[in-house]
Amino acid sequence: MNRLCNAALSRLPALIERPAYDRTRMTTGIVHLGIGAFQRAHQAVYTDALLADDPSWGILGVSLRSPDTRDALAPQDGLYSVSATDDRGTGCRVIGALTGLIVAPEDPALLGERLADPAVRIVSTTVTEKGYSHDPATGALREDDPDIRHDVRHIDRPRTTLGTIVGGLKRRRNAGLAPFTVLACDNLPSNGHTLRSLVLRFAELHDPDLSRWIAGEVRFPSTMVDRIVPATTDADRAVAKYALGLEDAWPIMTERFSQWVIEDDFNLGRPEWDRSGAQFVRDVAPYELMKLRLLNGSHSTLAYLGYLMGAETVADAMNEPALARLVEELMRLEVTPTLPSLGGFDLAAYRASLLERFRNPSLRHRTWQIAMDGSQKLPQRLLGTIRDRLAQGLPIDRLALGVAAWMRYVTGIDEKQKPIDVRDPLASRLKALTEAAGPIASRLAPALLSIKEIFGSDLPTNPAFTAPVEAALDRLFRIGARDLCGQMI
Ligand code: CS2
Repeated sequence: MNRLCNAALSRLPALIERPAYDRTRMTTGIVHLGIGAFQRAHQAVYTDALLADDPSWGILGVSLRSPDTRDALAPQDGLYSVSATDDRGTGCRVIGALTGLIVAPEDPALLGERLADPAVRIVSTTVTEKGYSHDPATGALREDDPDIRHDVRHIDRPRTTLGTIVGGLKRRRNAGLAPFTVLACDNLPSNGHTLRSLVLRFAELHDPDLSRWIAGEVRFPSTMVDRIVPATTDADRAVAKYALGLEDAWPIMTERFSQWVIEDDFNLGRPEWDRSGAQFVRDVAPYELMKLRLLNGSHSTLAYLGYLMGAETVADAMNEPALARLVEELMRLEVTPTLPSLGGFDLAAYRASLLERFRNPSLRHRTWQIAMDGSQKLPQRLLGTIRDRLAQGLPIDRLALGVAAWMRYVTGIDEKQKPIDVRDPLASRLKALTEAAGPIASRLAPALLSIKEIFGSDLPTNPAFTAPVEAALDRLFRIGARDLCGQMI
């Protein structure tokens, strides 16, 4: 047996940390929707460290679509390794917090039963921005989405995150059980609050009484989550195998840094995540804004401009001197003045640590990966900052360049005339608009700005926004990303 699994734990090299608890005593207290690499490198790691003291907080991982994670991890008894690197080197740890894995479409009844299990006290999510079935510009539920319409009618066979949560809550109410706490862990502003309003609207369409019960009984604490977790590659699998002396079908490579800020509002208790490094606060909003605007806003800017320059990874993009400088200026000059003060928190040190994290050469974080789903990401990463600055009459040149770089990217043709694999829920609309406009900024910028789900109705009619975006796009077409960054710093 050469595969990571319970029976092989004792054969791991001494240097590899492993579960310090008896996995057979572990029970499920958390059902996690969206069991991808991020959750396995984040919440699961915080939880793993506590299971020796309280084995009742094991995590049942749910995939809402693909069986890939279950297929990789079930033969390993849910075990997997997390290798975390920084400039001091790499530490590798085997995580045992998963009690099982479910692929929702394969067995919706089983998932329903688990959600109604009184031992389950938290249902958490990392379903990405598009998993919220909402219009990112307004936060409104996309009521005409075919999957949402399906779920409103067939709540016992849900396809969406919202349908799954509401279906689970309905079972709890019908069984006379207290609801679970819903813990949103995605990169959205006020993620708990956003998820709550979407859940309530969805429930209202299904059964207004249920919606009222949820409004009165269910807690939706917001969280800020942060850890850079690139998609796993075959090279990572080979490295993990070498370190473990065993095969791990889905290891995770990440950075050592990890942060989790959580609003302390749980009706059925919660793990003592603060003992493993999380921070409980009354209001997450200022942390979330800081992270989304500084980290993710810079990440998206680096991804679009970097990709256009031919940089494969974020570290490669940071090796472009003009781009690295531009991003530093973006954070310091344009984003920071829009952030509320966080009593005593050193924003300059935070920015410096972000630049260092982006430079981490061991992380092969592809610009293409971050460039994905731009239509869902731009609003909270760049456009909110832009709105705040415009309201104060402040310039937005670097932010506008980030938006223009996204526009250039979604044309689907790079600066060497090679095709770009644009992944986005709005991909077909983006393709139609960019093809009709052609590579002409004065046509393309207004065409893309007409997408209300991204830009709302205020920005496209504000010349203080449209003019710098169109000018930057024009220069991107004419001189390319590298020269333009060079001219802007
Ligand atoms: C990235 C994030 O893929 C992306 O869009 O910006 O996943 C980023 O790595 C995390 O938010 C870091 O916490």
